[in-house]
Amino acid sequence: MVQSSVFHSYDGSDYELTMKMLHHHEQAQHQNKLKLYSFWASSCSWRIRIALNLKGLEYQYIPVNLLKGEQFSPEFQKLNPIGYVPVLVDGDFVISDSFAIFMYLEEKYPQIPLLPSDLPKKALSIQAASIVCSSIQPLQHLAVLKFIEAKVSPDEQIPWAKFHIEKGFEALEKLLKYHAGRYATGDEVSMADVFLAPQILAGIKRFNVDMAKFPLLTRLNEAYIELPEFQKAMPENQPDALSA
Ligand SMILES: N[C@@H](CCC(=O)N[C@@H](CS)C(=O)NCC(=O)O)C(=O)O
Repeated sequence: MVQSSVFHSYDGSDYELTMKMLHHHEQAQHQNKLKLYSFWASSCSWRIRIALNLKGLEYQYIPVNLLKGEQFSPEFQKLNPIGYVPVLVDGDFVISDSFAIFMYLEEKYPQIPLLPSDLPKKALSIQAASIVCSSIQPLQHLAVLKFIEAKVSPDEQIPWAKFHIEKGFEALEKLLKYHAGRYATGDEVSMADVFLAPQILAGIKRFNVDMAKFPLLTRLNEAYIELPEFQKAMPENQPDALSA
């Protein structure tokens, strides 16, 4: 009896201690977890969702409803003064802009690299990503379309966006033609793919771009759709997808 009660009390405190430790561990993990401020339909957030998934990094998803104007709130603008998603919070470090976030993740979490080690391939991958994020997306994003709607005409929004997307896609077809393998710069997924995938789907779904003119991008898109890391990052699979 004595033995068993001693055993029981010992066992009980051990259990309590284990639970306490687990709780602290979970709290610490939660605090340490990367946080991504994202909007389900945002192609820039989508890039980072893909990169995080490919690198096998867990993150906490924090929705910012762009249609309700949450990006203009003082709290959000403290994180990113220009008022755009995505924003990544890593501990007490805050970084925004998908290109910068991508580079940060690449250096901080190099275990699964997303930039080729071969220098010319790496430069090409960065070039393709940069075409998407500086020569296509900024010409078709929400703020520009709203401006065109107000200052020119609502009818001009889609033709404007299509013109710039197609111009960029034509360049990407030519640029990647002799370098692509299964993916944009070879047989490994790289930065170019992370940036291309959301732009191709946005072109098709939001702006009705005729992909018959872009056979390479069409083939790449088919390859992306098969990857679970890309599927998980799709707008429709985000927690805020239905609330918009
Ligand atoms: N260069 C920035 C652009 C970010 C950006 O354009 N974000 C859009 C969504 S994809 C946004 O937050 N738009 C809000 C608005 O236009 O008010 C990046 O790559 O992160």
